[in-house]
Amino acid sequence: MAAQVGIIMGSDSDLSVMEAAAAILKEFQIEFELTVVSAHRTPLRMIEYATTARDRGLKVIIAGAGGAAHLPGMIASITSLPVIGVPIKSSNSIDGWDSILSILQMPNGIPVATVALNGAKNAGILAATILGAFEKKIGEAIIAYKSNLEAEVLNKVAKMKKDGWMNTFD
Ligand code: RP5
Repeated sequence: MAAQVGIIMGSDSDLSVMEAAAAILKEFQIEFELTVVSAHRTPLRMIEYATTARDRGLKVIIAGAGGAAHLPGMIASITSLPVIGVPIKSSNSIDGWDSILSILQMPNGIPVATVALNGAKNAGILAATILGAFEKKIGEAIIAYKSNLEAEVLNKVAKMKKDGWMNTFD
């Protein structure tokens, strides 16, 4: 089956963060592709990636970058697909805020759905949620994922109570 989600990043040094998006998409059994596209070092490749994305069957693009993180915004400026931006605390990032603000503070008209610093897992979940709005099987997988999160928390609540911590709530 063709990739539905495109995961791109400014450098292979971003992979250790971005592979969390790939891992959760695998868990949801969603096909994806993953490669390096640099806004600054390969601007023509970036334009080609964005202009061909929809025709290649992609539905959502996840773009991660650090420092002067222009990749998600530039991809969003070209494609009509939704773009999820992952700010990365990279070697050239001052403290992460540079990456966050470069991706978050887009001008009116060109939105990028920005997740937390290094939040690639949430980017993958958000991409799956977007697809799940239209595809029943994926939507059901998201519902199951969330109820599993709830069950995990309730197990921890029960354990804390069993360990003797005062709880008059449940
Ligand atoms: C950004 O510069 C990349 O997204 C990466 O986060 C950062 C550092 O890249 P390298 O110098 O490690 O290739 O464009």
